[in-house]
Amino acid sequence: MSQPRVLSGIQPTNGSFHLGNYLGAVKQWVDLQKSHDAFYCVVDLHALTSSPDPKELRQNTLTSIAQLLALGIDPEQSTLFLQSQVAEHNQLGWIMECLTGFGEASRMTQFKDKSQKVGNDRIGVGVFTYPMLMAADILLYQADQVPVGEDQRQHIELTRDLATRFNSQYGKTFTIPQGYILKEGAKIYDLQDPTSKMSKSAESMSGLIEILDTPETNSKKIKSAITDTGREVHFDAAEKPGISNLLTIFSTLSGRSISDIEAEFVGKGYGDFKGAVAEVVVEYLRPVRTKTLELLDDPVHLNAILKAGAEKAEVVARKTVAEVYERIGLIARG
Ligand code: AQP
Repeated sequence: MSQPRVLSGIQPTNGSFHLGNYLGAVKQWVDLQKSHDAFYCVVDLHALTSSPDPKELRQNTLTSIAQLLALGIDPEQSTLFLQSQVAEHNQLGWIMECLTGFGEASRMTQFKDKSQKVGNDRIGVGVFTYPMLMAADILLYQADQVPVGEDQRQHIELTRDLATRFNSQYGKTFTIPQGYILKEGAKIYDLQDPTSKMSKSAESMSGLIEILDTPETNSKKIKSAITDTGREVHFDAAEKPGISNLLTIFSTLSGRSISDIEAEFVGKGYGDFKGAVAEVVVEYLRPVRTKTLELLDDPVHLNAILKAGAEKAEVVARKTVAEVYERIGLIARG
């Protein structure tokens, strides 16, 4: 029997992924590639919504691929590719836009948050339509599951609605995908503001752990994380969001249970605890940083992986688009 299929993507919008990207998504990508037919892409078209500098975008895209490999994505097990190298994403993206209601798209909270921050006159239309391109990214591959962080739940719901709508209007064409969102790690919070998600667009970078940052910087950021009143290392997301966030990070990276970690720190203060979290994070990320830098020294190898990935992805994407064109009445090129 064939394996169930997973698809997910990540934006190359920063010089480095952050710990939220890893624990919310990429860590699951690595696990799932062993038991699933996995398609993972760097969604560089999505990155255009923030108008990046061309040179930086190119560099960040290669750095993203190198990081995914260093974090454990195996191009023999997974199809790893760039979204912009498979033209069918745009073709299906437009069809998804035509299927979406304006009100429906206006309800996406990520768009509402971002447009509130920069104002309606300055926000790009691409930020508004990006969930429809994301729906196309997923549906093109007939994915059964989509491993993402909690912040993407609403976009997965929209994708499911669009697939269901298309299927009922034109006949069964798309697999209805499910979000694969873990309980632990699905939302990692900012170290300085533990009620907001860790995000590269935060006002200050001091609460953000970047995978490629130096061990010294990351250790310092963790030791300066905002904690809560009291002294007890105990998980309580409502009363102790800072300590709970650090406990989640410690537990997911070390594989130890939260209760086991709590027991270790009974009678000890927050200082000892933060020192231990810093050590776990730094030692986990140290080899990833080294490996990423090594891989970046060989762009020919990275480009060969991308070429092979795009060729494999294209076969599946073309088949879906051909079927969609047929269903909606577009005439295939003779
Ligand atoms: N804080 C987070 N906790 C858990 N998962 C997270 N993800 C992002 N932040 C967290 C998950 O990471 C994957 C890739 O997300 P992306 O491509 O949207 O990456 P990004 O744009 O760099 O992420 P940010 O920092 O969240 O950017 P902003 O805030 O600017 O949009 C996704 O699966 C996401 O859920």
